[in-house]
Amino acid sequence: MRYLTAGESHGPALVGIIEGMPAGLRLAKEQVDAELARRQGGYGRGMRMKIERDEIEWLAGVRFGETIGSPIAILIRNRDHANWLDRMAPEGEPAGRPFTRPRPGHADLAGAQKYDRQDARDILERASARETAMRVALGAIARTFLGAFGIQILSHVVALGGVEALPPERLDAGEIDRSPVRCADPAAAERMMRAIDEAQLHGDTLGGVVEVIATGLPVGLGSHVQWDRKIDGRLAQAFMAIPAIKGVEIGAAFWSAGQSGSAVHDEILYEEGRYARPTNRAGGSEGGVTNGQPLVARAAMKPLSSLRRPLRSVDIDSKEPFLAQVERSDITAVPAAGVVLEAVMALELADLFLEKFGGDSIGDTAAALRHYAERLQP
Ligand code: EPS
Repeated sequence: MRYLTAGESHGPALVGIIEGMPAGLRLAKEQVDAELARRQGGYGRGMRMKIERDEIEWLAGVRFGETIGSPIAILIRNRDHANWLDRMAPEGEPAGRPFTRPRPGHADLAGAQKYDRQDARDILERASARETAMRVALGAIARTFLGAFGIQILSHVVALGGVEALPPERLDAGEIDRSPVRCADPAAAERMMRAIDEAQLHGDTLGGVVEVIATGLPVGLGSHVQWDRKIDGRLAQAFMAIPAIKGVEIGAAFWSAGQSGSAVHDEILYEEGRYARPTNRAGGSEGGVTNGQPLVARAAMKPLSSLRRPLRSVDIDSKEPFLAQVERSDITAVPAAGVVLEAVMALELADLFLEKFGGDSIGDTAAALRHYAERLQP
């Protein structure tokens, strides 16, 4: 399975292609659109999300609500494009000043140097987190596929703007989505929202940490035999490729780095005819392979680099010192990042699931899984 996206933030549309989904998977536009709506939410988002109402159009690969095995192509229109025709038209001459005062922390400067662009808009339009809408749409397809085999994915914000949530006793996906910051600790959520208000007042931005959990996974996704097949590495790549994500942790990695081995590793028991673990500090992955425990990963998001009160920068034409150019943006996108992280985790897991069980049709995939589950029986 593989996927690609195209599209600039204020261009006409985002386009996505996913190839390798088995035939016979039921898909509904409403289900994909519901994921897109989840990504658009979250306390601390800016004006843009009031303009957009993301929804997909099927372009290929789905017939009468069912995949047919061919590449699936989808489109999400950018409503805001209508306001940017003078600056984002595919042909003609651009109007207005070019973007020449790069924002520290953004792709603006390094991208303009690398691609020989005088207008950093050529870089920032594609570097924009707008693109993650398409990853969420493609992830919704992967998620539907995984759901057919009992695999669920959820996420929750564990820290935002320096406010940390208490470890939750239970996680309810509906309740988390009802929290304006997608946090399972209501008291911490209140403090996070006040921190966002404060940052807005000062023209500043905030980052945070999101935990993503997949349950219902079979043992054996990923592989120990080659570096690029290890599930930890696959997740880290997918997570770190989301704008502003700068760190990844599988299980209790950073805590365990300071502990003795005997305090860290999850002991193996055999209860009622199956292997069991009293703890899950490994986060569901051993040797690069899922071990049947919930897969738990965390991602650290830096504060967004578009600041209303900008940092020092240099004009790329004159080389004179200037403050960075101010672009409309969000104060924080940590709650939305959780939805994107779920989507890219779904895409990686669907790919590894298909690698393990194969199948040009859903029936073939299910048969291979049944055979495998029987083999693992005592
Ligand atoms: C973004 C800047 C803002 C965000 C955008 C990401 O957009 P605009 O420049 O139009 O105000 O809203 O995120 C989205 C559009 C989205 O769909 O998530 C940036 O510079 O990365």
